[in-house]
Parts: sequence; structure tokens; C-alpha cells
Amino acid sequence: MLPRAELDVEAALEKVRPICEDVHHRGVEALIEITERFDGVRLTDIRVPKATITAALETLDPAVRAALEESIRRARLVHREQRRTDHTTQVVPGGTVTERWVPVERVGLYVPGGLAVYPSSVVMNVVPAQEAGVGSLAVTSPPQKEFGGLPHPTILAACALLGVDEVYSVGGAQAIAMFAYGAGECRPVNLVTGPGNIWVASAKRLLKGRIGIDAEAGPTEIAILADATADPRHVAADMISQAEHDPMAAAVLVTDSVALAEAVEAELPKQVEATKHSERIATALAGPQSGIVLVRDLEQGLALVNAYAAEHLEIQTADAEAVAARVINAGAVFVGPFAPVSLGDYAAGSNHVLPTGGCACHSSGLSVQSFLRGIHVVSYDRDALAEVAGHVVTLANAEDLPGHGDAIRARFEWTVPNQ
Ligand code: HSO
Ligand code: ZN
Repeated sequence: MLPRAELDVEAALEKVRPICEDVHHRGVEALIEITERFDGVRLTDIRVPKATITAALETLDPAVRAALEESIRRARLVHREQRRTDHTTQVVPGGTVTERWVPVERVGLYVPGGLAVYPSSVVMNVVPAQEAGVGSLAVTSPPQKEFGGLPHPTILAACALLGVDEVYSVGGAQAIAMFAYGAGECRPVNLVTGPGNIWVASAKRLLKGRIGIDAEAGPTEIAILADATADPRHVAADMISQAEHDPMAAAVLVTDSVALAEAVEAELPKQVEATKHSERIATALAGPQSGIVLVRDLEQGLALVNAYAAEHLEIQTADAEAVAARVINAGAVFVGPFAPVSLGDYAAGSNHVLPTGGCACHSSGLSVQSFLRGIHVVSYDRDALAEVAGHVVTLANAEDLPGHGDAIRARFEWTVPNQ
């Protein structure tokens, strides 16, 4: 019964379709015109010069550089270990199936602009792609008026730190179309990942198939399952931290403690008032998608959070590890009092590109796996094929596809009975 923010991606398709077609047919010229219309900047070139990317790193605040480096280091630690190894199964003597994990050849990574600047999202997209072994990787991010039509310099600096030198200053649906069809120097990609606004989500929906996509990202969500042992100041702060992203963001506390519910309710306005983006936070917290839910006990709380399948789920209860072990639907789970979502947003080592809108019940966050395909390589010798030939012919006939069976029979001078 917990409502979610309504995003009408389907309705946005009407506006997005002509934009994508225009980019398809007119390439860079269309991108420049559309960018002028929506971002208010006239680009001379869609590609950010390499020297500009390098210069952004040179002028980056050293503290931000150190923090980004640590974020990258931790993300690499975790993602490196996600890489699956090829595996061969011997089905019969002379008959094997190998699963080969092959990186996608070329990917396009979308880094949002909008209400905030997201160099951390550069890290979360680029690191798994690189660890997967993707050979060709392009980043795009909306141009910023105050930076002369370039993406935010911190985004460029993050690209430089990660060794990414193909960057475009294009945002919105037109950026996804640029990746899908190619335009100017940007060759078409095979896969697009990264969060974005409704226009980006809508373009992903439209172009899915021509390109692979990770997910259609919706507004950020945090759910917190907490009992009387949780600190209401921490709970309130964590709810605010994600409400800060978007007036449509969801922050939901689920608790069996009336005392905690009341304490958090009292704490929220105090903290909201004191923080910088209080207006959008207050809007997000007042929305129907946010609230405090009182449950009978943690059992019922677990049932609720599993049904809700939040992008981020914090467990702030006694024996949090045991409770967390019973979570089956969540983009990422944050366990105990010292693992707030903000840690995961920047520097836990985990990925912050996570399924929203309940998609956590069928999808995972971004990982090395997102950039790999498992190719089955089938290798059978004559004896191994002979052993199963009769079964294949039988199944082919059962499906009324005798040509399939004949492809087997032809290899044995038609001696395999056609039954
Ligand atoms: N919480 C966001 C990611 C993010 N937060 C980036 C700060 N910067 C969605 O997981
Ligand atoms: Zn965040």
C-alpha cells in the first residue's frame, strides 16, 4: 500500500521520440540545436577536448581529489572480485559447454546533471565497466551554462582520474539517442548505463533493443527498518540524506516502536530546517511516497520492506545482521548504526546505481556483470553427438520441426531413426 512517486515515462515518449529521430537523422547538428533549446547553451562541439579534461583535474580541490581517489580505490576492490571466470562443464565425454564471459565492446555512461553534481556517479559507472574489460567507453553529461557549456569540472576531473578521455557535453534524451545512433565523433554504443531524469529514462525505453540498458532509473528511495534501539537523530538524518536528491524522492521509516516513530517525527523538522536544501527535502518528505509506517513487530516490518523492495534499505535494529539476512528484495542493504546510505553513495566500495521503483524484486544494481555477456560455447565430437542424436530427433519431430532432426541425421548417413 506504500505509494511510489508517479513518473509517467510512457507519456514522456511522445516528446522524446521526435528528439531521438532528429538525432538519428541529423546527428551533431540536431544535438547542437536541441541542446540550445533545452540547456540554453550553444555548443561549438559536442565532444569535450582532452586538454579540458586534463585541466579539470589540475584545478581540482586536493581534498576532493583525495576523496575521489579513495572512492575509486574501494569501488575497484569490490568490483574486481565480481568478475566471473569462464567455466567449462563436461556434459559427456567429448561434449562440453563453456560459458565465456565477454565484455560488451562499447558502452555509453550517462552522468546526470540536474539538481546536483555527480562525480560519484562517474566512479560508479566507469569502475565496473573497466573491471569488466570494456574496451571502449564514453561518458556524457549535460552542459552547464556557468561552465561555458561543459559538464561540471568535477565530473571532468573524475573522468580524468579514471583515465576516461571520451566525454561529451550532451544531456537528456538526446544524449541517449547520440549513444544509440552515433553522432559526429561519437560512434554508436552497445550498452547505455547510468541514472538520469524522466527524459533519459524515456529515451532508454524507446531505444532499448537497439542498445542495451541497465535500468530506467526513478527517484531515489530509502527505507529504514528500525526498532527502539535505533537513534532517532541518525534515522532522521538518513531519511533527509536521500530526500535531498529530489522533491519526488521517497524516505520511509518502518518501525515497531511508537517511541522511535515519535522521536523521528519530532527530529525531522529540526534537521530539515537546518540543512541547505530544506525546500526540496520538505517536499520529498511531505509527499505521499514518504512517511513513517508503524508495524506490529519486526516480522511484519520485514514483510513490508520485502514487498516494497526499496532502492536502499537500512537495518537499524538489535541484531541487525540477522534481520538483514532475511531481506530478499532491496537494491542494497545497509546494516547497523554505522552503515548509512551516504557511505554507500560515495565510499563503501558498493555501487550506488541501484534499482528503483520496486525493480529490486527482479533486478540488481550496476556491477561488473552488467557489462559482460555469458556466451555458451558448445563443443561436441562425433561420439558425443551420436549418444544424444536419437533424443534430438525425437524432440524435433515432437515440435514438428523435422528439419532440425535432419541436421543431426545427415551427420550419421541418415541412420538415426526418424521418430
Ligand atoms: N543516492 C544516490 C546516489 C548518490 N548520492 C550520488 C549522492 N551522490 C542514488 O543511489
Ligand atoms: Zn545519495
